[in-house]
Amino acid sequence: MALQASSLLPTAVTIHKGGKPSFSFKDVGFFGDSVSDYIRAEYKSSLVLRNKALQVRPIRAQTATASPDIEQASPEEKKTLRKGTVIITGASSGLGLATAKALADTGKWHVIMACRNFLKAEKAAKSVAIDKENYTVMHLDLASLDSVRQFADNFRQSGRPLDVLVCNAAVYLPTAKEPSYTAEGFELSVGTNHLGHFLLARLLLDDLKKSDYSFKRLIIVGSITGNTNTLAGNVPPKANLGDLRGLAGGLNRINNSVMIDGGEFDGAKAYKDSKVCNMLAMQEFHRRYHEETGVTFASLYPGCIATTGLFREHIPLFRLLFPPFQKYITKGYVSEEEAGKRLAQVVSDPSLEKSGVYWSWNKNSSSFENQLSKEASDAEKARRLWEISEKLVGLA
Ligand code: LMG
Ligand code: NDP
Ligand code: PMR
Repeated sequence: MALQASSLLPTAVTIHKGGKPSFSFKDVGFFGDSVSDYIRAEYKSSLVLRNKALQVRPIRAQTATASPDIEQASPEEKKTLRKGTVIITGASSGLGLATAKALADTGKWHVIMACRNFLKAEKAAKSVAIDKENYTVMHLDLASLDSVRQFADNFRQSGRPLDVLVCNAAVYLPTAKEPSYTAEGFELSVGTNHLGHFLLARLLLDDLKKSDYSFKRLIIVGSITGNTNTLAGNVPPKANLGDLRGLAGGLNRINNSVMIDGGEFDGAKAYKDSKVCNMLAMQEFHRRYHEETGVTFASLYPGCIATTGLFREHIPLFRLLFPPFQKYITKGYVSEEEAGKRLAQVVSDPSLEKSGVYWSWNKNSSSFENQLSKEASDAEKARRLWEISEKLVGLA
């Protein structure tokens, strides 16, 4: 809470401090002309009076970034005039940070950076020079369902509307010999990448539904490596959810297996399986909620961003060779900046409005609707995944 309050404060102050038409002493009838004259003469006192003046109009979080023009606009106009609010999970590095930067730089978005490490996120935002007015860091640890619930509550208390939610954070543990676990005891990769996001998205769906922005979107980042209809998706170990028996057993060793398909632990496979879950979940959201809520549900493969922190647990030789391999051999490489622009497009481009789509980009960086593998588009599996996931995160 403290983090949230302190991070909102500067934004709230900028309404009036921003200068321009938002505030002048004459506007504040409370003071009258004689006071204005006095202010001109006494600069120091004027600061005090300005502070008093700041209290004249109530500061509401939702209008904190709005200019007077926007405050006077009709509800229809407001939809397009006000800033959008987008939550991005895992915005402290890689794709999430690049997307936050791309959106914040347009001046049209306020980015909630939902991160597990507050200091790292603040430093990251500063390192890429995101304007202070355009972001707020809020704590979210997807490896704890309590933290996910707390985040949803904190976000609501901030009073901001929610226009777009981007489920981006992920962990990849390719060299782990033994599994790690979330706070609730789920295998860490699927627990974080899928189950944490599943609960978050379910909790925030109502908030998205209420948004009066010109569009509202829920985006879940997927990947080529979860799609076995591609070359990359055929590099072993391949994604395979099987009959979901491990997931149904709670994804922990006590009951069954830590892998969704019930097999032996393999960190690289667990990550790829989690991406299949992300892509299936997006489609199930679409089927269940698109018509009713008007929310656009989408997933994407942003390209191979071979330099991000995702590969931090891989062996040094891999980290050294992987970027040139992707750049010069597969040609699937994209920079963090380019990938950030792609995801920012899925967030904010009016033309990417279609729901239920898995977006990819061709060599000219134009977006197209891509085909998912048989498993990643299996509607029956998506339904079962949804039902089991609901039970595991305590929604059913
Ligand atoms: C598995 O290992 C693990 O077992 C599993 O636990 C899990 O971690 C999983 O998906 C994650 O990985 C997989 C991996 C480990 O092994 C393989 O993928 C097998 C193939 C590796 C052998 C490389 C063959 C390369 C084929 C490409 C064509 C060859 C071109 C030759 C170069 C010509 C240059 C002009 O492997 C590793 O961790 C080792 C690192 C592998 C990195 C990717 C391959 C790099 C290929 C060499 C690129 C050289 C850079 C070229 C730069 C050109 C500059 C002009
Ligand atoms: P990074 O490791 O750079 O970013 C991952 C982010 O997730 C970090 O901010 C990390 O936080 C955060 N995170 C990890 N665990 C948690 C948690 N428990 N709670 C909250 N946040 C968490 O990787 P990328 O930018 O590459 O990955 C972003 C997305 O892109 C992922 O969904 C990945 O699957 C996807 N993707 C990546 C590709 C690539 O080539 N890199 C290709 C296709 C898809 P912290 O900074 O604290 O570690
Ligand atoms: Mg892959 C067109 C070929 C292509 C693409 C686009 C990717 C993307 N990869 C391709 C090909 C190959 N890869 C080939 C031929 C190999 C064998 C040498 C190969 C290997 C490889 C490894 C070992 N690739 C990897 C790894 C990883 O550890 C990464 C991974 O699977 O993480 C789960 C990875 C990736 N390759 C990609 C992408 C995007 C990744 C990152 C994974 C992701 O975020 O989904």
